[in-house]
Amino acid sequence: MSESPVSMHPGPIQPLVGTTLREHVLSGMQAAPGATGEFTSLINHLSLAIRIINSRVRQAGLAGMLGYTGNTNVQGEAVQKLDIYANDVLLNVLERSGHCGIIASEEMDDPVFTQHPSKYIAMFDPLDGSSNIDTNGTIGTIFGIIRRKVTDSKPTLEEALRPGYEIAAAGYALYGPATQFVLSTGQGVHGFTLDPSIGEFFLSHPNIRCPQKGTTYSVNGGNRALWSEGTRKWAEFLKASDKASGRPYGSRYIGSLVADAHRTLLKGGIFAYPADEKSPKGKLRILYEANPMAFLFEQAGGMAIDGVNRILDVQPKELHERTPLVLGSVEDVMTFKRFQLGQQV
Ligand code: P6P
Repeated sequence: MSESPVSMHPGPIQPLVGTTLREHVLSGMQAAPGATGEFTSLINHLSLAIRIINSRVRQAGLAGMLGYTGNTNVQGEAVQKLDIYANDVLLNVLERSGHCGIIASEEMDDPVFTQHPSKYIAMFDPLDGSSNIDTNGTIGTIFGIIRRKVTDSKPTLEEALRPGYEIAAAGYALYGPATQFVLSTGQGVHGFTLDPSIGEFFLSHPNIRCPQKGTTYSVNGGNRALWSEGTRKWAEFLKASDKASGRPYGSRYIGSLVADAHRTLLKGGIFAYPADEKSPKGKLRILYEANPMAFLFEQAGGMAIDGVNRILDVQPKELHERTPLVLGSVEDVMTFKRFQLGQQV
């Protein structure tokens, strides 16, 4: 008589299937006091929206989705077809989730106030780096989630104007050679990679830590003539040769925040979009670009400032308010700050 398969098993069951995004978030939330499952459901809805956007991004060239709509957004930027598609997918999926009382987007002049007595505020840049779409460059989606202080009152714009230290969760999707989802719910930063054959995100980068110091800097050198003296001196310092301090740093700049930030998060170094004469308040937006990225970098042991002050402490006054943004390794960001303050480096 043949042995039953179970009695023949050699020992503990070895993991055959990785941890999915859903399992990871659920395990984290189970530890959260008073967890109701709504937060987990919201993250899973975000994952669904990102997988839908990913599918369209991957076929954009064939589906006639490249190119511009001919319109400009509230930022005055030419809007690509995929920006609008990504915005509409996120809006549709998040509204349907019933968890978001307020939904704000780079592509919408005003927030959408849903009819649900919902717990959360979602804000996002639906397709960051869209100027790279037509050249098949890496682009992404950036989002931040904040808990509403009251859930049974009519949502207001003022509710969305919250400092980044109140963020409950933030993350980004990266539509690159692989599709990745990087997320923090306040318990560290974790990266997931999409298996397109089954449409599931699997944990691939547990507990991402930003190195204390890096070897690259990421800034648009074409703006050099517009920079402050401190920023110019900082860039010259990094380009000077000094073996002991690991200089010169390598220069890396894709022109897509998600791609430049992701590299800096994993490898260390510094990303800067500083204030300049053309953009005295910087180019990037506080609520749905700078704050989510700053939250992630701090959760990973990195640092995020506006050149001098901590990004997460900034009190936004307008929905689409801009800020200078400097992200990266603590030592490298502190060097940038010293140059801004005219201190000895
Ligand atoms: P520049 C993309 O348009 C974006 O909003 C960010 O993703 C990116 O970091 C920045 O602008 C690039 O701006 O002026 O260097 O092209």
